[in-house]
Amino acid sequence: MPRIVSVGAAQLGPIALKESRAEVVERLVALMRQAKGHGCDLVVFPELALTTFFPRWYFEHQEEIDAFFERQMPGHDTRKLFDTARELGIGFYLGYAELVEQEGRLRRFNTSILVDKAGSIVGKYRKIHLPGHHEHEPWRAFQHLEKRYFERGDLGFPVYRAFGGLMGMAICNDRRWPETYRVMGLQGVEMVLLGYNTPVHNPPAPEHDALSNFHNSLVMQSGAYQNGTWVVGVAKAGREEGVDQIGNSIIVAPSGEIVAACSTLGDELAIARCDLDLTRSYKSTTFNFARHREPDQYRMIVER
Ligand code: ING
Repeated sequence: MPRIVSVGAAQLGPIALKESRAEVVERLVALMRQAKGHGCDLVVFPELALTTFFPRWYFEHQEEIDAFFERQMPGHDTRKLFDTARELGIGFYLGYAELVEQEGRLRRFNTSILVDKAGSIVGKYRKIHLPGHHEHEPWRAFQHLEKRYFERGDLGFPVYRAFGGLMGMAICNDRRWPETYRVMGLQGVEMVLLGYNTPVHNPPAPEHDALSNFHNSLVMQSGAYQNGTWVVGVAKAGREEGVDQIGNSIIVAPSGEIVAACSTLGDELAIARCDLDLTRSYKSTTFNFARHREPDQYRMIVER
């Protein structure tokens, strides 16, 4: 019996600064219902999918920043996502800003969760590769203050048994680093889920702007192929508070082929029936890590 996971890449268009959590949740629920109508088992939402991408601004006061964070998950406005998951029998990946008291102090993470068809949280990930800068840099057309607003994730790159296979999570910039996929690949991951907010313009390297979509698919296609895993990458797209963000949400097979893609910059579902057993031929031959990898030759990767 093939292990098919029918996945909906649930791309979001812009979320305005003034848009409430309740209004955003309505958009997410609409995409969940649409996905269910197409027989999806799982929908993948973007990174920080409940609010506008607030690291684009410098905020003086912590309480302004904390307004973008969730203190509970599910909380008052997000409970509807979990209720809908249970009502429809569909799971979801959700990116959000997590504020939690841990070891006696407040911690802030760029977080994603994996929720199953019963509406239970089966996995959590906290973003490890935080791009951008820590201090206000007024020279930039817009800021990218993830290093200021979030701590580095402290959960590693875990892989969870769910939806009939081994599921992993990443967030945005993580997808650009081969180590992200390899650490999960070494745990046998069969599907990596990730959301992103990627401005077209990268202030320190404007010469890369024209290649934003190419780099987006390049890193996910290579991560998929080199680890024999499915990769689902989902954008918060469009012109959000004056900043153009790429769309290009895609579902990538273990072969590295793109099997589904969004073609707009708005709320859009791209769907694929993903056979998890397509990972086998790569994991057992070309990328049979036990047979072909030479880790004693790779020490520089972790020692530098
Ligand atoms: N955004 C961007 C990303 O990695 C970035 C930051 C853009 C890095 C362009 C390099 C080039 O897609 C987030 N949120 O990580």
